[in-house]
Amino acid sequence: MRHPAINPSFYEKNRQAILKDMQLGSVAVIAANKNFLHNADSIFPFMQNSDFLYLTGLHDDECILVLEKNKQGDMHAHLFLAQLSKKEQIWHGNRSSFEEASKKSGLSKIRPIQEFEETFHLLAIEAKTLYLYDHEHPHARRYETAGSLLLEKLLAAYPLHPKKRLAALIHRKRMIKTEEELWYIEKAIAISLKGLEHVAGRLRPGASEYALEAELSYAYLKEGSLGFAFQPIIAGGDKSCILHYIKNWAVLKEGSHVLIDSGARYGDYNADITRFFPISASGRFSARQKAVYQAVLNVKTQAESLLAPGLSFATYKKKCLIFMCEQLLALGLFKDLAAAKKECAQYFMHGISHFLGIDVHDVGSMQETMQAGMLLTVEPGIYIQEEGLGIRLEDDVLVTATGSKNLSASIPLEIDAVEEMLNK
Ligand SMILES: [Mn+2]
Repeated sequence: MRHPAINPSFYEKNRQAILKDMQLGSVAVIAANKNFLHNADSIFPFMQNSDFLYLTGLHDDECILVLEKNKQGDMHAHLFLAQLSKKEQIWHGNRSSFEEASKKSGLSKIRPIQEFEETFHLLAIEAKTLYLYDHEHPHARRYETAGSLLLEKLLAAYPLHPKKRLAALIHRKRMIKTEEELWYIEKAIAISLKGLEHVAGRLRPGASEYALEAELSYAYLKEGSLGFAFQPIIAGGDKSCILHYIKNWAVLKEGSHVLIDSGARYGDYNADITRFFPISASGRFSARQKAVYQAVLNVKTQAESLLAPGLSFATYKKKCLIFMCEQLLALGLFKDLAAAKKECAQYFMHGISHFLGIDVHDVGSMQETMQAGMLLTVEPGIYIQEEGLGIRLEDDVLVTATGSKNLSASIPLEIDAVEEMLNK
């Protein structure tokens, strides 16, 4: 077994929490993702709908979950699951059997997908409110999914029912991580550390970004990870100023540097870590690299020290920008603080934090104040285009009852520790 399955009681708890928030006399429905064709007869690697995963733990396509809360407050969950034909099974194996699906998800009412329409209709006719699912993410683009097709169909079939947003209910829960989830995330972080340690010994002039990607992948997979949480950014030299550089095809030069933004995926959870390394035969930072690195590190330390329940994200972001401006000024990049505040985005142009979880850019609202159990990246960066020098440092930090805990604190960060890692 590559990794232990989450106990089905986790999914049962998640369903109960959603049912509890639903109105009396309502029905909610959410579909699994479908497979996507990319070319000819090849399909993209399957990624489950994260919200569906959160409620079921199932990695099957072609299934639908229905949550029912009747007028008396009785609550039921129904799963509709497709099976492949004998002929299809020869090529692909089967989807989860009803028994396997029940064991993984803790669901007891499982029926063939063909029964969905009729069963749902009977429940909908009795219900006052329908909770329908749409893919809601601040950075999402609209495209056709099993979910979007089902949504269109149900909106047309039940035009007179009041509708509510199921995703909004689920995202409020996913924003707060449970112990089960943190166990997987800490595992993903531990594997990411092994990956970086493995790669650190190979960071020398002449090494290629793609070979480092291969080494990182090797270390992740060998440890039982599902591989990269996202396409890794292995950006040498001036590529470090390209925020989402994923080509990874250049060769590292003496006196240069490399920025590695990567994380392992373990079970259904992710790590997201960024580190920066000098590339030189001596395995040491240059004076300029040191100065800019320390400036980024100072912002990171200051940002992390703010994290605590009750802090608003707006205040957090505003304060972090001031920390950044002070560092940019100290580096001599601006003539005064007013100029730094006005043009800060010239050197730091992305967000300082995002939620992390089942998705790398996980769901959650930054209009809320911080709460214990939120998991955030803290990732300031300074990108000096004219010098071809981009430095970002990123850790995964949990907001706790008393402040915060850096879950990736074991990954070398201070300049001395990074040089030691390179010279091991
Ligand atoms: Mn990140």
